[in-house]
Amino acid sequence: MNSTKRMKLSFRWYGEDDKVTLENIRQIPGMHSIVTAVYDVPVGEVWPMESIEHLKKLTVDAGLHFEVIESIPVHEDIKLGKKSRDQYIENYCENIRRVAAAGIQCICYNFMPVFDWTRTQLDHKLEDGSTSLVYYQEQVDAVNPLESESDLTLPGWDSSYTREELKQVVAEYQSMTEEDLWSNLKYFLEKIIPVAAECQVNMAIHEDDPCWSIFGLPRIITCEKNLDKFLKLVDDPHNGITLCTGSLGCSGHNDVVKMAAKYAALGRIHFVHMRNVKVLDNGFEERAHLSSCGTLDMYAIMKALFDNGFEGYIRPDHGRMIWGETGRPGYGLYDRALGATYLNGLWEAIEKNAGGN
Ligand code: DNO
Repeated sequence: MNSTKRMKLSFRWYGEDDKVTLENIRQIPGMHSIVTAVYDVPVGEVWPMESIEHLKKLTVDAGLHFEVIESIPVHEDIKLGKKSRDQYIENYCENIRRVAAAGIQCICYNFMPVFDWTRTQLDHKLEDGSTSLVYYQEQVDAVNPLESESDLTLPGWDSSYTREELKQVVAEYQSMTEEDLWSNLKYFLEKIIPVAAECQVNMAIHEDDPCWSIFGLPRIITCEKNLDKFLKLVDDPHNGITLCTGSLGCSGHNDVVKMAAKYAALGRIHFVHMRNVKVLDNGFEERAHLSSCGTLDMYAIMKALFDNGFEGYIRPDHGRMIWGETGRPGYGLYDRALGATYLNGLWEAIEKNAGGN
């Protein structure tokens, strides 16, 4: 293999309120792009061009590329298939056009009803004294969003909902089947993918995290069979995925190495979230990136990506809190920077072994 393949190393940054600065991020070896979003606009609304341009200027001034958005969130009315979805989809298309005009190449989003990533504890103490995010099924089962007495808060949820609103939106989903959600996703994709294609932006859906149903709500972006189905809903290279190793890998049923190889070969992985998890009988714990710290074979996943021509964006995902750092759970500087360095090392070794530079 002669040609040098490039993965573009990136790092999530939550904007000017983030304790982790662009200067910090720039000093991580091999760093290419920032992954960010406009955070102060309600879900479903159009992002002001000035906000997008401002983020771009900060990023470029810091010597980094502004090429990846995570996320443009999808309004619940789109997922629920309500009449009002057409206006929200129009706004979504406008956001694609706007970020594309600022140079964005890849947009990450998800199609999870109500709850984005779900964990039961954000500061579980691991053996080495670091803390990490964990998911224990019995703790999830103890929280029923339809019972007012129960504590409705779990980490990772959208805190802008009041308890009543949350109950209401969850109730709306209770009558929805997986097939309904598929058909609402298809409707959405049929409208947005042509716009993405025209703007030359890659859409990259994030798998459901964890990759199974919670509270009886439908979840569909969960496994190989469903990803195959997803890619066929609109069979266009701009309709791709964010391969999130931790989201897929928390279920022993998913062969993440196989999926990395298969979807990279199809040219449909536009973004990769790399993190390791320890799979347990009753859930999972997030661990350091190194393969031996968890259940996933990170080397084999990277090699599958490399061997199958992956050239997209990749970022270290959630890190533990180490060395006394405090901040946004999963998104501190130190352990994610260690993760980035580990990913660089894996890639360099794989590349050199393959005869590259
Ligand atoms: C969690 C993240 C997710 C992800 C969204 C994409 O840390 O991986 O919140 O950004 O699901 O839309």
